[in-house]
This record gives sequence, C-alpha cells and structure tokens, in this order.
Amino acid sequence: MKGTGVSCIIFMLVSIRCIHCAFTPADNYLIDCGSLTDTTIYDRIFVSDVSFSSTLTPSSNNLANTSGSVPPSTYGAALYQNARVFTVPSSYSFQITAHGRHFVRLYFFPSVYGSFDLTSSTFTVSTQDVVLLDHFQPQANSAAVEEFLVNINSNTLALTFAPTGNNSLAFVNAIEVVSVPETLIADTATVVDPPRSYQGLSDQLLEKIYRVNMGGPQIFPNNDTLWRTWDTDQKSPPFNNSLSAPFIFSGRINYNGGGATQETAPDTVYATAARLLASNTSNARFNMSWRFPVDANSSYLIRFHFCDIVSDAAGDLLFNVYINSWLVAPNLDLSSYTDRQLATPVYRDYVLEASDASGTQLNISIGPSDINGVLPDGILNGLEIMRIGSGGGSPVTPPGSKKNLAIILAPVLGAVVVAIVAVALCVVLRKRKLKEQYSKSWVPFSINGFTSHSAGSQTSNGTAVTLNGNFGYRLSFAILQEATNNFDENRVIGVGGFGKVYKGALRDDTKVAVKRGNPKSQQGINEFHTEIELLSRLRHRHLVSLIGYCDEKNEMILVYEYMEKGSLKSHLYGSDMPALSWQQRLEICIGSARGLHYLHTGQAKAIIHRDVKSANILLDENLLAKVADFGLSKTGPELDQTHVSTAVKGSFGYLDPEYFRRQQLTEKSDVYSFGVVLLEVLCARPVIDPTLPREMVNLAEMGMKWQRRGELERIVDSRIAGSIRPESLKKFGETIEKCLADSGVERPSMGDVLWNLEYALQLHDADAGTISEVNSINQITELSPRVQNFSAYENAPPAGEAETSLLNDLSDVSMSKVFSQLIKSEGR
Ligand SMILES: *[C@@H]1O[C@H](CO)[C@@H](O)[C@H](O)[C@H]1NC(C)=O
Ligand SMILES: *[C@@H]1O[C@H](CO)[C@@H](O)[C@H](O)[C@H]1NC(C)=O
Ligand SMILES: *[C@@H]1O[C@H](CO)[C@@H](O)[C@H](O)[C@H]1NC(C)=O
Ligand SMILES: *[C@@H]1O[C@H](CO)[C@@H](O)[C@H](O)[C@H]1NC(C)=O
Ligand SMILES: *[C@@H]1O[C@H](CO)[C@@H](O)[C@H](O)[C@H]1NC(C)=O
Ligand SMILES: *[C@@H]1O[C@H](CO)[C@@H](O)[C@H](O)[C@H]1NC(C)=O
Ligand SMILES: *[C@@H]1O[C@H](CO)[C@@H](O)[C@H](O)[C@H]1NC(C)=O
Ligand SMILES: CC(=O)N[C@H]1CO[C@H](CO)[C@@H](O)[C@@H]1O
Repeated sequence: MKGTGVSCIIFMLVSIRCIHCAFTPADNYLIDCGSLTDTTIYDRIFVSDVSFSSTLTPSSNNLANTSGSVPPSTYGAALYQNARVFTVPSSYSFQITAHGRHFVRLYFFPSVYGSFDLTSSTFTVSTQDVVLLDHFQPQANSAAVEEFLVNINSNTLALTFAPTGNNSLAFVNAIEVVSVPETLIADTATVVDPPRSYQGLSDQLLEKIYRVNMGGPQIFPNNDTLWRTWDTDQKSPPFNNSLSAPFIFSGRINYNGGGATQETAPDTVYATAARLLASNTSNARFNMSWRFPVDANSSYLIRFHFCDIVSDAAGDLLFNVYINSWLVAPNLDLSSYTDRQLATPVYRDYVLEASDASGTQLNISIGPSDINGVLPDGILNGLEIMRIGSGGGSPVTPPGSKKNLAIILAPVLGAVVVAIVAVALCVVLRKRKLKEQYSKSWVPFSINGFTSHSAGSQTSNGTAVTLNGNFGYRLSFAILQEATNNFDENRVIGVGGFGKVYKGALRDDTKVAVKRGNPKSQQGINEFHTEIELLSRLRHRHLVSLIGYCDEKNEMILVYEYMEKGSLKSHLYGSDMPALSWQQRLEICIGSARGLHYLHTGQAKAIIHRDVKSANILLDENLLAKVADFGLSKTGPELDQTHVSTAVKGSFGYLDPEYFRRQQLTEKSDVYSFGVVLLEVLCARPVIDPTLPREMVNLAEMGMKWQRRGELERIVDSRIAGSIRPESLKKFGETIEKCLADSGVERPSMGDVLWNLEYALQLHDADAGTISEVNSINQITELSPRVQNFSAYENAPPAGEAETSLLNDLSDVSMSKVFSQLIKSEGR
C-alpha cells in the first residue's frame, strides 16, 4: 500500500510538471562552475561542480571567487560570482541520453577573481566534433551567455576549454547542456539568393547571434519555454523611429494552424510587434528597418516570427520582407499560412549564404506592399539570427591526452530516474491523448453523423438503411462482394495510388463506384479516414456523393454514386467520344467551379482539394459535373508535414508554381489548377505532352503565351473553334489568365471565377446560332496550329472511372522529368 502511495505521489508530481511545461528535456545539465554550493535561479538548480575537483590537476583547475562586481540587474547574477579557471586544456564530459540537438550555453564574466585576472583571457572552446569559440576573448567586466545548438550523435559530449596565447587562462562561470525539441529547427529553409530550398540544417552547428522580441519587453529564461533570452529591439532601433510603433495584444495567441508551437517562441514574442505605421499621406511609403552588426563571410539562418495581431480580418495585411536588398517575401499574406485565422503565430526561415554576407551588417526591413489599394502596413514580432557553423565550424583533431583530464559529471542518480520516469510518462500520456483525438475525429459518424447529413440528399434513397439498419452508410463486406461480383477484375474502371475502382450494383440496382483501398499502404489509411470524414460533412450537387463505406476486416472501401459519363478528361481527348459543344463545356466548368467554391467556403474552415484536374471532374448521365476524389484534401495543418509526398501526389502540369516557393498549398493553388483545367477544356489536349515541340509541352505555359499575345483563338479545339463567340472566348481567356497568375494573392477566388464563367456563358448565349459569326470563325479554324498526337496514350478506361489509371494519366507519366524542369525554372 505504501509503495502505491509513493508512486502515486511521484505520478502526481510528474503530471503536474507535464501540464505546466510543454517540453521536458531528456538531457538537462545545469552546472555552476567553481561554486562550492548549488545555486537556484527561479525554478532551476545549477549544481555545484566542486565535488569533482578531486579529478582535476590542482595546478591546472582552480575555483575562483569574485567579490560583487557583477552588475546586480543581470539575470542569474549569482552564477557569475564563481568561475572555474583552466591553465591547460581541460574537458567536461556529459552523458547524453537523447541524441540530437542540444542547447549548449556558456556563461562568462571576465573580471578579477582574487588572484586571477581574467579580463584579458583568450581561449578556445570545442566539443569532440566542432569548435564553438575560436580564440575567444569575452568583453571585460560584462556578463554574457554564448548559446549554441549542437547536434550530438554520440553518448557523451566532451566540452574542452583550452587557453590560447602566452600565459592565458581559460575559464567558465556556468554551463547548460539541455535537449532541444526535435521540431524546433527544421532541416530545410529558403535560401535568400537565388531563392531555392536549403537542405541539411539538422547537421549544422548553429550559434545564436541575435534573438529579439520586436516591440516588446526583454524576456528572461524563466519566462521562455526553452529558457532562452530575448532582447528588446532598443539596441537596434528602426532607422526611422517615427515610422514604426510597438503594438501590444491582449487577446489569446492561437497556436493551431500556423506551424509554430509554444516552444517556437513564448507568447510574449507573438503578442507584441513592431508595426509599420500606415502614413496618412498616400504617397508616403517607407521601410521599417533594423541593422545588425555581424561577422562578414559567415552563413546565417534568419528566422522571422510573425503573428497577425493587428488586423481586423484575415487577408487585410500584406507587406514585403527584405534581407539586405533582397525581397525575400513579396506581398506576404500571413493568413495564407494560418488557415485564415488571426493571432496565429507563423515563422519563416531563410539562409543567407556566406557569399551574400560580405558586409559587416545585416539589414532587415519590413516595407509596404506594392499592390494597388493595399494600405502601407506591416509587422514583425520577433527575429532570430544564428550563424551556421560558427567558430570556423572546423572539425576538431582528436584531443588525445586531453581526455585524461576529463571530469566526468556523474549526475545525481535519483534525479535522473525521476527525469526518465517523467519523460516516459509524458510520452505515454501524449500518445494516448493523440490517439483519442485521432479516433474522435472520424469514428462517431459511422453511426450517427451520416444519417443526419443524408436527409434530403439525392443519394439517400434508403438503400443503405435497408441493407444495414442502424449502421447507416456502413456497408458490409459481403454486400460489396455481391455488388462487384467478388471484385471481378473485369469491372475495374480505374486504378490509382489508393487502389482499384470497380463498377458495381447494389441489390436495389443502384449503380455504384466501389473504391477498394490497398490495406498495405499506411498512407492509404490516412487518406481513407480523411475522405470519409470530409465526405460525411460535404453534400453538394456538384460534389460526387459518398454512398457508404466498409471498414470490416481491415478493408478500406468507399462506395460512391456511379457517374455514368465518366471523367471530363475522357470527353476532351484520348477517346472517340463526340466532342462536347462550347455551351456544354462552359456548363461543366461552371458546375465544377461551384463544387470547388463550396469546398473553399461552405465550411467554417476552407477545404483545399489539392488535386484539381480534368480526370477528377466526373459527369453524370445528364453531363452534370461533379468534383471527385478528396483523398488528398485537407482542412488542418496536421497532414501538412508531407510536403514532398504531397508534391508527388498532386499532378504535374496542374501544380501551382507558387507552391514551390512557399511550400504550402492554399485555396489559390486549387484556383491555379482549375485555370489549367479551363485551358484543357478549351484546347482539348493533355496538360503535359512530351511528344510535342518543347515550347508546347506544358499547356499552361503555351496557353499563357497565346493569351498574352491576344491570340488565344489559335489554340482552340478545332472541333468547336467555329462555334465560339469571340466575346465569350475573350472573357474565358481573361479568366484563365487570372487563375494562372504567378502569385496566389493576384488570383481570383473560386467565387470570382464562377462569376466570370457565367458571364462567358451569357456572352455565348446572347448570340447562339447567329450566322454572321461563322465566316470569321472559319478563318480561326484554319489558323489553328493544333498538333494531334494522342495515339500513344489512348489507353483510356471506360466511362465511370472515379480515379484515373496512373499510366493513363499523362501528367503523371512524365513526372520526374517535369518535376526537375519545374525546380530548375523556379531556381532562376
Ligand atoms: C570564496 O569566498 C568565500 C568568502 O568570501 C570563502 O569562504 C570561500 O572559501 C571562497 N572560495 C574560493 C574558492 O576562493
Ligand atoms: C609568446 O611569448 C614569446 C616571448 O615572450 C613570444 O616570442 C611569442 O611570440 C609569444 N607567442 C604568442 C603566440 O604570442
Ligand atoms: C522619417 O519619416 C518622416 C516621415 O514620417 C520623414 O519626413 C523623414 O524624412 C524620415 N527620416 C528619414 C531619416 O528617413
Ligand atoms: C494620421 O491621422 C490620424 C487621425 O486622422 C492622426 O491622429 C495622426 O496624427 C495622423 N498621422 C500623421 C503622421 O499625420
Ligand atoms: C570576405 O570575403 C571577401 C571575398 O573573399 C573578401 O574580399 C573580404 O575581405 C572578406 N571579408 C572579411 C571581413 O573577411
Ligand atoms: C544596410 O543599410 C545601410 C544603411 O542604409 C547601408 O549603408 C548598408 O550598405 C546596408 N547593408 C547591406 C548589406 O545592404
Ligand atoms: C525598402 O528596402 C528595399 C531594400 O533595401 C528597397 O528595395 C525598397 O525600395 C525599400 N522600399 C521603400 C518604400 O523604401
Ligand atoms: C512577461 C512575463 O511573463 N513575466 C513573468 C516572468 O516570470 C516572472 C516570475 O517567474 C513573473 O512574475 C512575470 O510576470
């Protein structure tokens, strides 16, 4: 009984710790060097290293006292009272329990300590792998903490202090070696010039140079989740103080959606900002800038912290961000990173390469957007500048004999046990919590959710209820076996990454498309859950309806309404189906635009389709268009960790080029893809056709070229060119051009696209059947330089496909080739 009580108390202590601090470091060494006693700084205890003095050579390692010359206002002033002094190279050795990044913080206060004058000490500090400080001479009589993010992949960290020069001494006042959350620094960032992706940040040593809370107070380690210090920007004020003002927010900071967590920076950083003041005179446009002295010829990681605490509505705030003279983020719209929520932190990482950092100062500026009608405004909440691979970053020659002097810091056993238990419990509790959230997100509607949504919907014809009583849309495996003749290969109407799609018929003769997932793919399971969850909430005339699903025996089967006339793509090219008229094409475009508009705006949170293409627009027996395949859709950021796989899953030729710059899909990415679909509808050719001459391979590129020249009519599908009224074509072409704008903010919303297409239809209707147009139109047909070469790809599946065969989908065939082309063109 007593044992249970004790473990209960430990458990409670541990739980309390878990609730109050989001992050518990696996390794957490805090050492007060040269001190005879432990020192408590707020809730952290710096352990005295004096108990290890017996392992030191008496003449080479000394404890030293100073008598109160430490500035009293310094955080952790007590740590600077004592120092350990080294006359020969000496090492501390730390046992590392968790590999990966660690903060190494070194406290220095060069002063006179009794018989030791440390004011002109010069020394080198290194780990077994890298030099942290090379010939370092801390500024006399000033307390400083040097902070590094060191990647440790062995079981010990040896920290060596070596005096350099004649009669020099090395010393240190305190040391921290503390684990860093894995997600704090990602492996990738954006290179400033030329803009491209930087990879391999995880392996690099980082040295903190500046960490600034813009427009806010100084933040000390006791107020930071990772015990960091944030300076005010008073030390590096904006060039023109009259143009910026601090802004303080009293509401709650929302950490869901922007990618930043409570560890990224504390609330105080995000709740305060330096704000560019909107000037009253319309032509007054100024930058708000900061200058940071840095060492020339080093590479820097520059992290901007943003949180839109100033706007009244998402999308109101647009501004430019500069590093030196490079415009690194034109017309930055923070809401595009936060699912359009305000007060949501976002951070952006940039790497300034050594070759671009030849000056001795770094200029950071926030400036007004150049877009007409946007008020001059802009904010910056925080900024971190870290040197990549500091101290020369040079590898260290093995220390050899130095190792003999190593002081092994045996941690207090009990503390370690408690820490391990705490971490383990935290992990277990967290996992459990995640699991609960996860299952909550999709289980309940298997019983109730569907029935409430189904009322009045065109597919709730009672089939499912008859079959399955209480379970609503949950169908039994046996029923589906029967419906598809035991998944007869002859009934396959499509194959995709998820699995195969079969044509089937339920007992009441309802025709269905049965999409059977390949249970082996873990990815598939996530998409399955995503798709059920989404489709259960979404009901729209222009979205393909889900009739039911089956998760029996680990199956992942989705049952959709059967779309009699197959995909839009199959009607445009690659089959011998009769050509659709211009009116039919416009109506199909309008229908699918309505479906997408609903996805973007019909729910509290916008839903991004992510894979808009003609193969995912299906037609029912009346040629009514419905948007299909939400397997890739997403509402929140949780699926967004798979940028790379997303890029591969989205279809090339349709993919938003801005996605490569920003690494994030938005509604405007769908608008871009839809613009490509509009071109496809107009020209009736594949979006990527490698058999064509180089400048014609990519439909979007080719279409934009002709549209800009005002000669779009020359690439219109020759089968219908004679029947399109020029005004209608003009409107259609303008709509395409807007959708394909380079930057997402310049693209229209789906609602605007819809309106424009309806207008194009009206312009066409207004003159339907007028003979006077025919002559001029025949001329157009003759000019049309279309190249017909689809025979190699005519492997189209029969009508009714809910998903296209990868082989059939040209845009997928030449994926790697096109991908490298896109990357290259982006790099320029
Ligand atoms: C530091 O100073 C205190 C009193 O001023 C003294 O008791 C102690 O021995 C000194 N420690 C060292 C290492 O000199
Ligand atoms: C050390 O001192 C000697 C003589 O005092 C001098 O010759 C030598 O250059 C000095 N070395 C360094 C590294 O300063
Ligand atoms: C600072 O801004 C004011 C306008 O508010 C302008 O008149 C002044 O010239 C600016 N000063 C500098 C140094 O740019
Ligand atoms: C701008 O206008 C506001 C209110 O109209 C006024 O309070 C403020 O002083 C003006 N600022 C400048 C720089 O003229
Ligand atoms: C930086 O590198 C450039 C080119 O190599 C060189 O001219 C310059 O002197 C260097 N600056 C410093 C401070 O080392
Ligand atoms: C930063 O700005 C200052 C002042 O405008 C300028 O003198 C300096 O050249 C700039 N530095 C860089 C690297 O652009
Ligand atoms: C802001 O700074 C950038 C980079 O130095 C410069 O190109 C731009 O013209 C400046 N904008 C304004 C409004 O001064
Ligand atoms: C701004 C802020 O949060 N300040 C707090 C820092 O921590 C001390 C004590 O830990 C609090 O008293 C402050 O309010």
